[in-house]
Amino acid sequence: MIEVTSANEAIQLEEKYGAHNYHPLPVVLHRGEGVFLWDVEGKRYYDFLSAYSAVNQGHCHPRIIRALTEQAGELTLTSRAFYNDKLGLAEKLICETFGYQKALFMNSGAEANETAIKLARKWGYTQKRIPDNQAVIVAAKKNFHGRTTTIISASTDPTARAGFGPFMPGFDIIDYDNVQAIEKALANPNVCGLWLEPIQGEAGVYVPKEGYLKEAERLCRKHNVLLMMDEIQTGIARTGRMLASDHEGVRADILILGKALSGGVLPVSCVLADDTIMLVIHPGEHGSTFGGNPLAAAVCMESLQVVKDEHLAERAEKLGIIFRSRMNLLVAKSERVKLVRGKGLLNAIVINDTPESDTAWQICLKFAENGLLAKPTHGNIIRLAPPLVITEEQIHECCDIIERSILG
Ligand code: IF1
Repeated sequence: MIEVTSANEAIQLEEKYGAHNYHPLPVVLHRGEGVFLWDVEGKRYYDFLSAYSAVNQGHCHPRIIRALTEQAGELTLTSRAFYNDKLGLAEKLICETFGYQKALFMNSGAEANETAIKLARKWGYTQKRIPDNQAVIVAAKKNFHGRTTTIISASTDPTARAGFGPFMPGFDIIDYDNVQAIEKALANPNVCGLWLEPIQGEAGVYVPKEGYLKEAERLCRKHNVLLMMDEIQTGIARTGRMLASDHEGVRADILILGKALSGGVLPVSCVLADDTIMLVIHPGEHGSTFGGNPLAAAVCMESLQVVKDEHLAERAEKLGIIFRSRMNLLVAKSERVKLVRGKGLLNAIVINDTPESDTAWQICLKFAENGLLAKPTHGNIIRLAPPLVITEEQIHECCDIIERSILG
């Protein structure tokens, strides 16, 4: 295998040969295990990003890696031109886990959201009888659903959009966490779907008021609109329940999953719905070369099983309470931290400074120096989301690091 000789060489290579679509922290990672990452010099870090919640099960979980390597030695990809002996098993497990009749596997989160959009529109035309090409999907301000040209058409983030037009029509963008705005938008008879994140991740782990999602669900039923819930970041135990929607007993009509569905091993995403919705799509109308491949199916099944067997939702719930109470002590002690918010182990601290300042970036550099990795979002917000396999003792140790980095 070709290897780099230094961290600097790795950084220089990415700078010279890679597109400049990211601005990473200057850390070069080489190995991961559970809650830990190691850089090329052997320095160990606690991972408080978890690849944006894709590694809820921890890095290189032995059971998931075993499922991967065993399946990789048997069969990896057949395309959907044929049946394979793993896909149906994965579909059954995911349908039973989340309580839906049908599953449609894709790869990236963006593709799953694209799938949800197509499903909602086709349902709108064939079931709700919306006139051709008039279907509207209602989305929320400050959403993040991915980076395809259609998805960014519903974005309100100038960085995600500028220079990438023309945009896809058919979206109505309303305020998040505002029930009246939903009521008003859904009165339009051409609306086929309401597309929400149960907690807005990119917006800075913005948790809506209690009851908002339940009201959203009620208004969807009332107006015959599909509730499309993007649980790509919040799902798979991250917020202390299998789904963030479970906190309010909300059941989406179209459930969108990704990230931790594979424990961070492969891109695996999935859309779940009941027959009346899923069966509006017929053979040839949607698909993907890699979607539902046997390698992804085997990895997905093991990843879900690990979440259940290791009670990761319960861990996230319990440890999240401890984490936020420690962070609230820090808020009381330090002028630099304005507040902490989140659910389960999806949390963020807001730094007492403008989004334009580089204070949060400097704090993250300090975290890294002290052995913890996290990244700012929207300038002055730092997302803190460790793998859910973290122990209570480790959470306290990490709170000590965070405290020391901010106070010191
Ligand atoms: C990047 C953010 C997080 C997502 C939700 C769909 C997708 C994502 C709710 C698309 C992806 C990622 C992508 C990552 C940054 C990251 C992110 F800050 F941009 F918003 F996690 F908070 N729905 N989120 O959060 O999934 O197509 O990427 O598989 O670098 O763009 P994908």
